[in-house]
Amino acid sequence: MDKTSIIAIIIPFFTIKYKCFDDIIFLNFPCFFGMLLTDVCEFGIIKETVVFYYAAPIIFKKGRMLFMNIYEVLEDIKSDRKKKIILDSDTYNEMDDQYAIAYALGCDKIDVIGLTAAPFKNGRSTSFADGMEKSYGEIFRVLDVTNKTGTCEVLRGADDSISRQPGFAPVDNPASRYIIKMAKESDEIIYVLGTGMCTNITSAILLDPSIKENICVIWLGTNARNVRDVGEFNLNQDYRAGQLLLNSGVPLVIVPCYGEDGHGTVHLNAYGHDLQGIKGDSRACVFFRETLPFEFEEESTEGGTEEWFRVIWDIGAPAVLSVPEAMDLSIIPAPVLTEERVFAYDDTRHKIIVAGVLDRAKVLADTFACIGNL
Ligand SMILES: [Ca+2]
Repeated sequence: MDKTSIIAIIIPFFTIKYKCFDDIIFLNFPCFFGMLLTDVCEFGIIKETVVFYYAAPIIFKKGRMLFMNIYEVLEDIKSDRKKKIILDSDTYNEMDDQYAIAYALGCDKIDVIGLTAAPFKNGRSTSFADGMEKSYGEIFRVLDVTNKTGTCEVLRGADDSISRQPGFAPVDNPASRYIIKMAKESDEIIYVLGTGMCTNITSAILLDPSIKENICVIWLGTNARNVRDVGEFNLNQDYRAGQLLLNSGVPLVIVPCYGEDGHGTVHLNAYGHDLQGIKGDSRACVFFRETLPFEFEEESTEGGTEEWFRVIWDIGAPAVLSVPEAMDLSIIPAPVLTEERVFAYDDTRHKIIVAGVLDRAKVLADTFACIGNL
């Protein structure tokens, strides 16, 4: 065995990992020496091994090296550490983003630092720009009814999709710039939650790829792997943005929408009796229990039952941080979103986290308890 082989084997044993305050900090000496060695030596196969080993994100903050790969991100998600989040939502497009925002605001494991407006185009908007502007206004309404006005920043997002840009270029906008700014200034990982089309989030990553080292994206988009068609509303509105997000290498948690056998947020519909689980007489409790559900004329029923229900799937995104034990979070190679709009699989791709079977009762109970805190 030559010297370089011995170095490659010994170096990992020098990793020192410890906790400091609320941050998880990894003083990873091998990363530093590994990079140094690969700069000055020609290792051949050994060099490739060393480079691969040290290719995980390394973040230098305030003289510290903060290291978090996808496995450590999952560990962080499952911890009780209070996480900073930016929630990007197409708030006015339906009535479920409002529940997601309130859930996050009332959750003691989540610190909402910013709310950003995602574009959308459906029957409630005339264009992506109009949808974004209406979402922006709706965020302020939610902050008002939850008595949280002024507690976090609110920003407008993109006025168009990446799919409609020449060369699928990013759409520069205040929300993306805010995500970049917060990622660069923070000394801890920022969780960027997306409950609409991912244009703002993907644009931020394209505008400054270095933020991949200090954010984790939790996106409610695509469908479960047991459904053939990957298309759902959030993805369909900006398919290229979704493709680019899954190709970007950013630490990513996918919360699928449609799925069979308990997979997917489709199982998070809330029936009238479920919403009675919001206990309390605060403005927020009354609004989410008795007002918002009836702002929509089309009352949904299913399966021949008489009881109405509401689609509040977007609560699946904050639930990842609030009740990770209520969903089967697993690490898989990032699927490829093909032109045929099905998933393709390549085991050599970077890894992401995907939410599997959801414990519906647990997620709903947690959502309503957190809203009850407001
Ligand atoms: Ca939404």
